[in-house]
Amino acid sequence: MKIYFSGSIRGGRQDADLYKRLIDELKRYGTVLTEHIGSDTVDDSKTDRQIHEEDMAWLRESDIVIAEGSTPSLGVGYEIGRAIEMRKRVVCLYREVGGKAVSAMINGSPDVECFTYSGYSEAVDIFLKIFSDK
Ligand code: 6K6
Repeated sequence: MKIYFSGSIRGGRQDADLYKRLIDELKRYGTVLTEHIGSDTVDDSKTDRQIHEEDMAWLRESDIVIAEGSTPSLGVGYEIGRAIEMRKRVVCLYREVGGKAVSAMINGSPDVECFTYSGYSEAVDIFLKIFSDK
């Protein structure tokens, strides 16, 4: 199982530690193609074009996309949209941070399985459910 984990980078890195823990948990279910999302440093050695090409290749290669949507991010929204076009299974987890709900275009999409959660331990239960579902 190849997992594409999507999380905010330029949208804000306040959840980077949580992304890392979620990625480590996801490794129980398969190979996470995008481990760098949980990195505590941002790699500035690649051009934006290189990042886009590399990420689109990983997205095509993936079996499932798990997006953490609590921090609004254009890149995460873009990846969700592209993954839907590629007919991937798309799951979006989000915490209602500061009373803000996730975009209606994500929560309202019939092609995205959305889950609200309060923190790491609830995410662990959601992963168990989604990977035993299909
Ligand atoms: C990030 C972490 C370590 O190094 C970096 C360099 N930048 C990026 N590397 C790989 N993917 C990226 C990078 N910047 C954005 N992305 C992709 O867009 C990721 O797959 C994220 O899921 C998403 C985040 O978009 P923004 O709009 O929050 O940056």
